[in-house]
Amino acid sequence: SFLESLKTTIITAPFSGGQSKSGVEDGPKYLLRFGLQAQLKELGWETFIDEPLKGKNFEDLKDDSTDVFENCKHPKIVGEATKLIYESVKLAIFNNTLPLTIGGDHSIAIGTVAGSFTKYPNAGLIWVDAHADINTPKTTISGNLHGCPVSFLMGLDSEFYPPELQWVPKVLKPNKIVYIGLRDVDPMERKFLQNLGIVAFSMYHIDKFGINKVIEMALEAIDPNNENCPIHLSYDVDAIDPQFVPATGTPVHGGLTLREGLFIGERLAETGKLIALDIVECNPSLGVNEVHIIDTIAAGAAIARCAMGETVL
Ligand code: HAR
Ligand code: MN
Ligand code: MN
Ligand code: MN
Repeated sequence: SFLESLKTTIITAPFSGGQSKSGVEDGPKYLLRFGLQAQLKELGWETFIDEPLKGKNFEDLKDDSTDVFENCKHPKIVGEATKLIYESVKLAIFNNTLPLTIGGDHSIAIGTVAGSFTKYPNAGLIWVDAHADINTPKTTISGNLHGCPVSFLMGLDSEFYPPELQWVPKVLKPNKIVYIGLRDVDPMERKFLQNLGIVAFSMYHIDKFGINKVIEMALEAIDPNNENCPIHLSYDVDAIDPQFVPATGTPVHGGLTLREGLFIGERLAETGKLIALDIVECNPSLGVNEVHIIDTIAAGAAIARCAMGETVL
């Protein structure tokens, strides 16, 4: 294992500037209120909490209509927030703790992955999501930066980045990311995946091979020569079907069952290679009723626990 002992830093990332719906900034508060910290202690983890965005009011800054770059919305606040998260993840990981970053929208992964790969440049990234999040400022149709984190980390179309995001280290090579759960990919994103030869398992592959085989293939893809590469898991809860995880900003039908979603975490815990974990896109405001909110938050917490070693027996 890459950790000397079970220590984790829960990094709160209450940020919604990577997309337009408000409420996703309350994800961390709800996950903590649900008891996530105590649940991890119960699993034997010594827990620390870092709040890198404390005192910042990014919500109000979302009204700044000058914070645009071409079609991209809010590059200034995304750049500032992700830089703070990057510093927090680096600190957590260099202090020999596992950074568990709880979002917030998925733009925060710009900071988390940049941080973890700074310590572990040969790490592999497992991106569990309905979406590929590999648009560039040039290709994005929505202009939402939560649909772009992977491209910044790879440096795709880098001559065309907003100034506030030029700090992002280009740490990610196309053969070190693998996707699981895709079912809503834009045409230009699909081109990137094809042209760069990125290994991606859509829902089609999960139906065809089963989730266990898909994870084995994913692990093989990011570490083909068995070099004990560490793993960063970036988990967008919208990978799981909206019948189980309804309170999220861009739900897409036909997703993972809750069990398949948790199995990914359980299997990764079993590898002993996890060095960082993100849980993103829980948006309590989008629950139509209380049950939707509880289901979504409970699923987010369960993913974290499974990836951090919870087993039934
Ligand atoms: N591909 C679309 C876009 O770029 C949708 C992005 C997605 N939403 C997310 N990210 N939740 O995974 O706007
Ligand atoms: Mn806005
Ligand atoms: Mn995502
Ligand atoms: Mn998504």
